[in-house]
Amino acid sequence: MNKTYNPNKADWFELLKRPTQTLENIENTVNEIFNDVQRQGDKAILKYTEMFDGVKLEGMIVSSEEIENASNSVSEELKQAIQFAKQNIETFHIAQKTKRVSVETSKGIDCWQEKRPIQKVGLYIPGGTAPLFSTVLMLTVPANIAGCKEIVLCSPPNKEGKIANEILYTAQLCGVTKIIKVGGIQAIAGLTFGTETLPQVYKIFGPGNQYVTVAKQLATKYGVAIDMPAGPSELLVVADDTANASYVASDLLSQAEHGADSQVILVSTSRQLMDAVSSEVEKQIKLLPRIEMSQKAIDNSKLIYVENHDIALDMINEYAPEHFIICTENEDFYVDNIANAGSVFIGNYTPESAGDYASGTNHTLPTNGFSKAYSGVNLDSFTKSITFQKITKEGILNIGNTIELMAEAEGLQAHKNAVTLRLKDLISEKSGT
Ligand code: HSO
Ligand code: ZN
Repeated sequence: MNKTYNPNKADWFELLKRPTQTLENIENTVNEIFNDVQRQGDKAILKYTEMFDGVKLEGMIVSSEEIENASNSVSEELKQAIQFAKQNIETFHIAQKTKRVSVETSKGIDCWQEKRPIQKVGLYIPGGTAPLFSTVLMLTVPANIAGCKEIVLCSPPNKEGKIANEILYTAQLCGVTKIIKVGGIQAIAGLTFGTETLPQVYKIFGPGNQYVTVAKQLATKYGVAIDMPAGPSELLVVADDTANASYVASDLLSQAEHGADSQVILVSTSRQLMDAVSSEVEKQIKLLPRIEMSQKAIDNSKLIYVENHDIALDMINEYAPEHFIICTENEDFYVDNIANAGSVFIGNYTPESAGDYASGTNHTLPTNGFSKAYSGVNLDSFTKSITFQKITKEGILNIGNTIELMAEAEGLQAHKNAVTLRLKDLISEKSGT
């Protein structure tokens, strides 16, 4: 693996750059498909499904028979595992519920804030080399707890026109309203405009390739919200002599196997550990079925030696990893001071895989440095806050003059009038005229 020792701060930017991945003309393609789906609905969607997924579909909705068949072909053991994971994810996301915030800001003026579910949400689950049914759990569980009315799941069909059994089983277990065989740009376009089969939704969630990511960004131009701009997976591990090199190597590889464009980084205050991790990675990677993909990701990845923990922390906050594993003696230093990360894993016995599947936290997280400003998916991602207020006669008498003065100063007479009329009535009511 690529090793760097004590890099200058001026070189951090270059060193920590994510593997670049620019596809030319991607925006034109996305625009074209959006226009087509907007004009032609299902007809356009079926055309693109044939073109990109290589399958001619009669209908896109997954039938209850298909779901039953899928469910029958998932082993009992795996079903139990999925249910256990679901329980932990539920427990963690239910705990995120907050109470209504209510306060009397001044006498007679009540203001409160309440969360309400986003009524219609679209969840995108990629197909591809490893259909990630765990993502179904991560999106449907909080959507249900939030109380979203319509939960639509889209996933691309394979060449036989099917969605992976595990995805279908998990989707029905989690109470998805509608499962639709559609993927790629056309799925996002369908959820944006609505077609004969696809409902128009208010927010789209879930990972996807670059095409899906650009499509989600275009959806926002049409007023549909998205969870976050997604990119290839990343992991940064900070480790010192107290870390276990083979555990660290296994964590780096767990993330590297997602794809050739994944990036994994080790920041260490120990040269010995760095060397040990490097040889462990070489050893362990040979045994992985996804060795080719993992090797490409490892080639893009870095082992960085730094002199002390302050420098390490600074560098980690600059990189803003999606996943951050801490295997150091002074773990509290990192826990207390980490400013930018999607999800943090602490200690030698907390592999990232735990959060990917079953501990309870969400694995839909900001990549590509977006953890500087974005949160991962959580219960609030599926809700909106609405504010309410009720002002009594006493309240408007209290605040009225303030509003009048401010409205007058902004040159907005009608705003002022809305108060003045009421105040006049109240004053005459008081004096009994
Ligand atoms: N690490 C991935 C999520 C995942 N891993 C699903 C396995 N399955 C992105 O956070
Ligand atoms: Zn993963």
